[in-house]
Amino acid sequence: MVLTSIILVAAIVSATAQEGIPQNGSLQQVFLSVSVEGDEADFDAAADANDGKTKPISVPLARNALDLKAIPFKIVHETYRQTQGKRNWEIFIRNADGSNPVNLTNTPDLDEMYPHVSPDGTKICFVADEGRGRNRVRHVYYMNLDGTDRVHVAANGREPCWSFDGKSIAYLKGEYERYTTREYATSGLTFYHIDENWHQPHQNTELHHLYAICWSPDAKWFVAAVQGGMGYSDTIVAFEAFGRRVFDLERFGVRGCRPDLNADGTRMVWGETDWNLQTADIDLKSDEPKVSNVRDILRVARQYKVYHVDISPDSKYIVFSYGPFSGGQQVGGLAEGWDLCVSDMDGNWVQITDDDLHNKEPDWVPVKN
Ligand SMILES: [Ca+2]
Ligand SMILES: [Ca+2]
Repeated sequence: MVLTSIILVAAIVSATAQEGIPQNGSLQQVFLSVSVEGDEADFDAAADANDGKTKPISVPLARNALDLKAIPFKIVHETYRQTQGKRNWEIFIRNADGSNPVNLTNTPDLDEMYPHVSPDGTKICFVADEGRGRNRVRHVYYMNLDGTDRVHVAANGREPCWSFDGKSIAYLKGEYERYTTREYATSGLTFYHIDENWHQPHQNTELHHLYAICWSPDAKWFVAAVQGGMGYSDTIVAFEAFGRRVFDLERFGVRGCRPDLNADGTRMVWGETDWNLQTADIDLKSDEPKVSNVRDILRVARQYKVYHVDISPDSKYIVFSYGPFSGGQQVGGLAEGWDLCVSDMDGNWVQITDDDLHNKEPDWVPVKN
């Protein structure tokens, strides 16, 4: 991704020179902020300084820049820290302003990560890495929102998410028996229907190297990232939950990874690069998915990363992970210095944690406090 961007910057620089665009302050800012965009269409957009598609590089505002206390939704997330003197992954819940953090797992010998809250706000599905060395296995579980009553769903399962009726969990099967933190090492999608205790394979057996799956509210679609599988090198796809059709969303200008849908399935957010987060309108009601109005929410300097964007239940905010470029965004990847941030949809953002303890994979609790 980085190499491609450098080449594109060079292309845009030469195109800019040819067209004689003056490098004054405001244009330069726009120019800088579009330099990671991909093709001629984007360059045309860049010529319009007020296109609104790209944002200049920004930094977190003071915490009181947003009225975080008025946000009535809590946030769950993973964090790597000491429990009883032992460093391990735990799942925390806290208010949207970062206050009142509670450790929901408290298991020094287990690594719990990737929490996702059910639509009724009563349960959390997550993964737990158990065992050491060659015996290490990633499992899918769910538990109550307060951390009680842990239920095992599947061994060698990954990246679980809820159906919007909260009755099923979709998860990806590990590609290999051997443990790996590589996020796209998946093969096939399975539905776990809780009441029936039934693991139902997705009818499209060619689903491969997917990650960050997100199930649409009407249950008909998934959006997901795919890397090196299904004929794609690296893209965001929409695919039928109960059918075989797959659509590459790149034709709508969607590039990047880790898509997340809002509560009514009309808006999507994702990370275009390591350093910018985007949003667009998505139509999942028509026969084929359509995306429009792709634009930046925010963009950071390249010594940082922004990842794991999650849109709030009222579609007014996002929460995401932010920290030094050296951090590992994959599930199980250490990311010292990473904290959680909340932004409004205009890109006004503040940091809500400051302990730097590998705070990642935030998910909004979709019911009011
Ligand atoms: Ca733990
Ligand atoms: Ca979410």
